[in-house]
Amino acid sequence: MKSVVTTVIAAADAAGRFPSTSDLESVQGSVQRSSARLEAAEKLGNNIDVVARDSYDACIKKYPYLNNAGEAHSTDTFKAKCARDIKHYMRLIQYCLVVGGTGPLDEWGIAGGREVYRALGLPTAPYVEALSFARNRGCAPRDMSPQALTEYNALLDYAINSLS
Ligand SMILES: CCC1=C(C)/C(=C/C2=NC(=C\c3[nH]c(/C=C4\NC(=O)[C@H](C)[C@H]4CC)c(C)c3CCC(=O)O)/C(CCC(=O)O)=C2C)NC1=O
Repeated sequence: MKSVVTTVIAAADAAGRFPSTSDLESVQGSVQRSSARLEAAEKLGNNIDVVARDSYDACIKKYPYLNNAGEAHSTDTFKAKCARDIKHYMRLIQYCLVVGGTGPLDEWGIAGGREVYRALGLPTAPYVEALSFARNRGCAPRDMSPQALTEYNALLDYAINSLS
């Protein structure tokens, strides 16, 4: 799985050189932020059902047309898949917090995501709305420390930008 460590090592290896000072600084920066990331991963993990459910509710509230006959939120199966998709994203964000890189989102959530949604005729705006709801909801120090919230929000921003 891609993380800052594997990325740095792979780049140095591909260039046939030892990791440079700046390579090592980027690894060190990531290690320094790791306790904030792990805190965010833990707090998110403890609340993932509620966070995912509220984000999902918010996106359907913003796009009620999805409930119309023939639309992507018109049957129980579609509703369950939609809620599942949002939870998938929250889980991928949690994995990213643990590995300290965007690898899990890139590999599972973003690469191929657009093609899947296009093929199924799913709009991406509701996903963006759900993730934006989560982005605006987190509050420090109520939910987690300010440093942890920064790490969590950065990954939400990353997912939002890649789906926008
Ligand atoms: C780990 C990463 C991962 C993601 C992100 C993922 C998404 C994903 N969502 C899917 C379906 C789906 N996703 C939705 C979702 C929605 N309905 C709505 O009204 C909204 C627009 C939206 C919720 C925000 C629906 C309705 C389907 C089924 C569409 C169909 O069968 O035509 C499918 C097709 C396979 C299936 O039906 O299960 C994939 C691959 N799968 C993964 O493995």
